[in-house]
Amino acid sequence: MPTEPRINLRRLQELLSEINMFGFLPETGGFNRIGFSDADMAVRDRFAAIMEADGLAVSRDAANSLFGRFGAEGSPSIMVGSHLDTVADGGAFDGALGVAVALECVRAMKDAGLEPAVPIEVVATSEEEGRFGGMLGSEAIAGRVSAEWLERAVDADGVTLRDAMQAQGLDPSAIPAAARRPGDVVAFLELHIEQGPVLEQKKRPIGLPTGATGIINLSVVLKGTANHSGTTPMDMRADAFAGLAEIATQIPAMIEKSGSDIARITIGKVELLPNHPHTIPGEARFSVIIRDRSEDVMRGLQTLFAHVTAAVAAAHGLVHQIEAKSFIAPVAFDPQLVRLLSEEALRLKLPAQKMISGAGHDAQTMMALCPSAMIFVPSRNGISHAPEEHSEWADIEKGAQLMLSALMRLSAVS
Ligand code: HGY
Ligand code: MN
Ligand code: MN
Repeated sequence: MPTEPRINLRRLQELLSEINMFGFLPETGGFNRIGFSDADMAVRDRFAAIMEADGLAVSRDAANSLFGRFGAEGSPSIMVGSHLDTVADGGAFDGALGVAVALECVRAMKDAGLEPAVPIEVVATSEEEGRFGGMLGSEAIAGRVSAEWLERAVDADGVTLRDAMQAQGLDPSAIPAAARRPGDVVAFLELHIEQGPVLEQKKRPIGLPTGATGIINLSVVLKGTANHSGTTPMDMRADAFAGLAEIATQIPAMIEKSGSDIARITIGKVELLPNHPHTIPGEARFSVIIRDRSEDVMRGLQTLFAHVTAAVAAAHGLVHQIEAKSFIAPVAFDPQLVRLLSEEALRLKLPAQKMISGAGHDAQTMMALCPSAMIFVPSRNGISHAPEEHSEWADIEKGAQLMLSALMRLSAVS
């Protein structure tokens, strides 16, 4: 094994800061680089220029995922990276850290004068956060995006994927053809913040997910009667918010009845119409995200949620509609890759915690194309998808060094 190159932590911190110059929200301290927003497009242009300056062969696919190739063209590669988009008021580490670590690993190899026998592609995927449902970037790479889904994809504000992409000069109909062929990619590795409390509670600097929970993304509409809040007796209302509230209060019972210890049901976005203090809400539109490690449990919760919604809607005189926007299957990551990461963690004397990821990740959709696995670093107070998201650089350095070791072993550098 050639001399072990080291992660340059300051350079990594500077790279993450450069990425986070895009979409910063001074009013909250968070970041908004939602898929295909101007900030998302701008950060990709900047990151492409950075990789070009590093001497990588840079390309983009039709979903606007970025690739920076280190090593020979035309042969199967190892992909390493994560996503550059964020949720609407997200943190500084979700996705961006994995992209920065991937490039830092390549930089450390180049510093050491190493060449990979198996080329390495640094990947910055597009639209992982599911603004339109799913994980468009990695699903496009894995060839899992259908023309039918592309046509109906719409975000929670009614903006279609087609319009959002065309506004940025992109053509969604080119996405299905952008898929990588089986065999093009030999492995996909992703470093990511845990986004939960497990590693902090167990005081472990490294997490090695053996699998990730799946995600069912539903859009629900309850339609009642907008009416005067003063003249309409309480027993003569078709109040869409009252229906939503009753459904929401039954979520714990649904989990109790048909869920598991890792099952989650979340109503994260709600829109009331006409949303005026003196008018009974005639309409409630809301998102429902169902997660579990078992597809059967997820489907069972989806069925139960539909039954409860129908019963509550009937009791409140509401018409209800449930649309399934996307489904991401729970996965087990590649055992050989997880074992390799575990061996490298042992060799580097890094205590690593095997676990299941409660969050969805590109690595899980990439399992449809190639063996994939992840490295987690702890999240302070388990917080993510919020400006308070934070990870300690001492932990990040350990995770990045583990990623570098794994890449060196997989790409047979010399
Ligand atoms: O929502 C998720 O699980 C991930 O952050 N996209
Ligand atoms: Mn993420
Ligand atoms: Mn996320």
